[in-house]
Amino acid sequence: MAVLSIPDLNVTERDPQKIRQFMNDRGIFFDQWQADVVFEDTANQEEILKAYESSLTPFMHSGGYQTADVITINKLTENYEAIRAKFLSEHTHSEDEIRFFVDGEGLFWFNLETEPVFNLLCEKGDLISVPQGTKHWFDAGESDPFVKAIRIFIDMSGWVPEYTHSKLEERFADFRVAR
Ligand code: KMT
Ligand code: NI
Repeated sequence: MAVLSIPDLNVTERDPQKIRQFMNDRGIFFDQWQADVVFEDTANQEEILKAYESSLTPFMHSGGYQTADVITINKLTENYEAIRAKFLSEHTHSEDEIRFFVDGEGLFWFNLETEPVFNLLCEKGDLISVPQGTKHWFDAGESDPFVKAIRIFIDMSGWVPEYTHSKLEERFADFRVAR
């Protein structure tokens, strides 16, 4: 279940309804799908997409999304440092960034510029759509990363990050979600 935090205001919110409202008020789509399928570490992309077909297909049709794939990051991931760095600098994309967490977790950070930076810890079952052009960054953690997420695209080329070079993420480097 997702956790919303606003570090500068010392806010932590765990109520799914309130999180959904908070996100939707800001034009960020957030939903939770049933996610009770357990995958082996070796599960391949086809297997994972197939398991969520009944949720994915209608969602993709209604949004005009064309392709989906799976991103897996775990302790076996080579070059994790480089992968982490790619997501960790504030950036935007020219299309919505849609991720459905089938397992693991990661922190999506949002800089809407008109209000304090907030983040959403996404976990199994959480679906997030970062609107195109929204400044954001993502962190799966310094060590022991674990992310298994379906990525949904209109056109994969829309994912290319445009970095803002603000270094805003550095100000929040020590943040930990209140457990
Ligand atoms: C991005 O662009 O921030 C990402 O793709 C995040 C990693 S996928 C959970
Ligand atoms: Ni991104």
